[in-house]
Amino acid sequence: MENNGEPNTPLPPPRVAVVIFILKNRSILLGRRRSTVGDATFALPGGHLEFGESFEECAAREVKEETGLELGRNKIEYLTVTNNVFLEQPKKCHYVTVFMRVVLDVEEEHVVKNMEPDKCYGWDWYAWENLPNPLFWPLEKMLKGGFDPFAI
Ligand code: 8DG
Ligand code: MG
Repeated sequence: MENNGEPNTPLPPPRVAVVIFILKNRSILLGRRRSTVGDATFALPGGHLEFGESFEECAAREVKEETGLELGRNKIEYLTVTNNVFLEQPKKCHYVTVFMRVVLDVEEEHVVKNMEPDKCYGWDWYAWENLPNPLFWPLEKMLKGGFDPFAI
């Protein structure tokens, strides 16, 4: 693939991202991104897989770092993987995105904080039947394709 307009800049290799659907009743946790990639769109918590991590470890670490939520002994499950090529400028990038899931116990209290306000405008719970707009496009693409994290 050509690196349009930047012929001397090599394209970065694809990276692995791990993101997670946190389900509470019929709601999911979404944050509005503050980033050059997908700025102002609503996305799941998550980030880059680090050396030696399992998908479950990565998901739990990212959730803790970004929202303060401790997933502790909650069961984190693998759902699916998608291939996402971001051709937007200024920086093209390519992610293999691993989607995980955790179902929270509705009896427990879950306090969510915006731990990285430089990367996110804020976290909130959104009813599955009434998700906000615009969604981060990899998420939008998947949901438009009929993917339902509650149904698995
Ligand atoms: P880190 O340095 O803390 O590891 O990463 P981050 O700053 O939290 O990275 P991120 O942008 O939140 O996530 C990495 C990439 O994952 C993101 O640039 C594109 C891809 N990605 C998707 N879907 C989603 C999603 O719904 N949420 C998040 N956070 N990332 C997603 O393809
Ligand atoms: Mg993140």
